[in-house]
Amino acid sequence: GQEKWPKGDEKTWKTAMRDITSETPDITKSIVHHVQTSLARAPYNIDDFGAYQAAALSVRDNLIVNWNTTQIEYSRKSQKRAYYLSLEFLMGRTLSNALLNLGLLDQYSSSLSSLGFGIEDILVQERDAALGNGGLGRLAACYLDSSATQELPVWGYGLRYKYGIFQQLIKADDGSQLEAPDPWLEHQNPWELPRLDVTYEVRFYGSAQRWGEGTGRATWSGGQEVLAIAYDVMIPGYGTRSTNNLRLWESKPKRGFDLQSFNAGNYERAVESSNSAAAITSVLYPNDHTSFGKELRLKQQYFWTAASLADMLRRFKNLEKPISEFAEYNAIQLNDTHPTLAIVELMRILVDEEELSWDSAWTIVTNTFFFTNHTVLPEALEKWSVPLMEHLLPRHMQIIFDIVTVEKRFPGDRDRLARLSLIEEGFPKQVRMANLAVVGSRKVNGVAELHSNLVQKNLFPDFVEFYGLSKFGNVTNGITPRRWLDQCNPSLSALITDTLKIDRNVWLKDLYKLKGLLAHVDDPQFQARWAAVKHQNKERLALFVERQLGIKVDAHALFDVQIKRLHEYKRQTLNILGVIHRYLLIKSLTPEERKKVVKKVVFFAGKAAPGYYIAKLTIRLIVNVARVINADPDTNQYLSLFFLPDYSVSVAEILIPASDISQHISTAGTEASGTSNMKFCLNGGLLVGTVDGANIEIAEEVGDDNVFFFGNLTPDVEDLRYRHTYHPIPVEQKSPALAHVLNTVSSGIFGSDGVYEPLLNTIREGDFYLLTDDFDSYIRALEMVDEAYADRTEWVKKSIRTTAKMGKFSSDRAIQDYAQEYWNIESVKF
Ligand code: 9GP
Repeated sequence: GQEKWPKGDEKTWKTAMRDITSETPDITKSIVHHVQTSLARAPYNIDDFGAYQAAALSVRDNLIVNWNTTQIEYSRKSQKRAYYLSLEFLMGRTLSNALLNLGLLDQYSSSLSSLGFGIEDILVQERDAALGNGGLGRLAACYLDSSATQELPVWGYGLRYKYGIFQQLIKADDGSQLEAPDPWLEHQNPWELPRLDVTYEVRFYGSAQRWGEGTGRATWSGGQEVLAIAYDVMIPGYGTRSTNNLRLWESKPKRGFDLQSFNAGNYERAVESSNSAAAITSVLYPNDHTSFGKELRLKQQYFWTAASLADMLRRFKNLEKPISEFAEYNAIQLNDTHPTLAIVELMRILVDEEELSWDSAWTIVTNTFFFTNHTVLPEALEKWSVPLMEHLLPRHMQIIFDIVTVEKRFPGDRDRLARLSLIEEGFPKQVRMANLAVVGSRKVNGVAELHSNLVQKNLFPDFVEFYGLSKFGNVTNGITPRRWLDQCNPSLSALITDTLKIDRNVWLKDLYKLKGLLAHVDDPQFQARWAAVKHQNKERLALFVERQLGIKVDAHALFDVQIKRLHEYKRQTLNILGVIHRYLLIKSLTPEERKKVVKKVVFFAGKAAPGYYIAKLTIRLIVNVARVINADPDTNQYLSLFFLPDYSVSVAEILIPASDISQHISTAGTEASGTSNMKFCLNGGLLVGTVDGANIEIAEEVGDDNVFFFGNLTPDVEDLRYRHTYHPIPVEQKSPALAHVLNTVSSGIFGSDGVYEPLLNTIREGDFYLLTDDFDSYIRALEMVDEAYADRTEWVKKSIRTTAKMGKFSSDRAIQDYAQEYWNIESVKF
């Protein structure tokens, strides 16, 4: 409807209001204004960090205006909305991305320059928002970018952790990983808007009393109540005013103190309870792919889902529609099992508070939720002990048991029922969150073709049989080309625009347009420019490494990169053992022979979960191998090795554009998708990989001749593992080359005292991740890389062809899949 102006004269309001489509405010003035007012600093007293803050506040003014307009439009149009519930949003830096999306990069750059600051120096002042562990959190960030860009009414919901992912330090003496906290909010965060008026009370503990015979209703009371406060992060779309919201919750004690304890004279207990409330959102759990069953983690999950649902419900109620239509206006995407409690919480609200019948409530719930699985690793599948749930969330445990009772109507034998059940028998009994997510969702998807098939065949076969295949689908992951090409590789973006002769705005929103590059593959001039961009990016990385580690890097060498969380299944160990193999080989050559070797620089980066012993040992091995190799004058012009500490989104933005090859070498069937593989290929780096996850679909797009595949295939893994257990063959017999490498490590040249034996023994005994089976073919794949790299023209062509065929992997495509096939939402244009 028509807005009414609350006070005064409409014309006065309208002329005073800013509309950034028609008018870009004077940027220089606005920056200086923030220096003087928001920062309360004198102009002569401003350093790079101050200039960053002022510029950020000035950009934020633009975002807020757009954000407001967008949200008003969403309310006015009353269309269906989608909500992305994710415990992790790995956003990285915002300033450069916001400037790019707003189309204001050049203006800010020249304003800052007229004030005496270089934009490059200003951008690096920003601290990464690192509220995520890896792929899962970064995927959520890419999806927010794509949703806003496509003007889709999608909000993210997450937690405002006081400490993001830990800072990784490498100990100078022994090369091992140390963790330090990441107090990223130390300085004022210009990208968030505290919404002190948007708060909800979230209950824990207490007791649940059933009432209303046969209705399934209950009243939950007592216990601890915690306050959730909203902080809004603006998510600008690219080339549109559409600006979405990421709402992050912070926990606070309900009334500063527990008054009851305070009045009873127990001051200490009162403070304790206020501490425990604030602790809920204090820290991001630094594990991916493992679930530890910690009470605080369960508290985080409930706190976040309860606040988010209360917020959605309040918004829905403003529409004045009957509650029975909830699912027609709301779709909720569960990013992994972490938000599964939302299913139970919505049941609680509908049954206990809205007083709907159990069946009507269940119909709404199972039409509202969608569930994405991101891994088939069993240790990642969340289970919560029944006694813990009963204690912390007594009402939710009742509801889960009621769902189980309904489940018993499923046909099938006892074994099948046991597999389908939400409750796993044992001491204690456990709630299987993945089963709950499947039962309570309308659709379940994996994140790449192969993975989605494994989800159906291995993870949930009984559910597939029961519900039918139509409940299960695939949405292959994607990445935003704005951050992962235009922003991190501006030279390549400019070359592409120049070559395609279409506006950058067009191809960045329709990535299939990159195919147009194929027409230029054979043009020597274009090839030369392409190669020059790659070289320039390699120089940039070389400079970065020199500043970080004090070692010079030869940018003319082949750059080989593996950057991801340290995990046995991702097999960084295979890579480092391959590096040692290469080192020993070069060492055995005569100086004359060495001259024929392809020069190579290997880069690793990634964090290990603080309690993951083998992963930390792998880091230590890499660091110490690097020390030996880089100091060896016989070989160091041919091979050098770097472990870059404290991997982050911002570090990835420097590494990815500089790679000639990148490694995605998980044991077949273990990496659900991978997304950095897409980023490297989009930037013209070639892929060395196993036939796993999205590698497969990348190869389908770019063609087999442009990737280097090796290793055993998924269907063979089970059998190979069986043989390792029951018919083991010594490494010496299976791969003499690998045995030689393992023995060299054991011999102590990278550190004595047998420190690496536990790591080596995972390979010698059991070898669950099949290094002994894949080592030789891995080495062959790397030899093929060397051969291919020797023909530089052909290499550049491969690189161009790879970028040209990456259209499918835009997160815009992925979000369209979700919007159409799952959420059924439409763009809101204004
Ligand atoms: O391990 C997967 C990774 O392959 C995938 O690309 C990413 C996004 O879908 O999710 C990761 N999974 C997790 O982090 C935990 O399930």
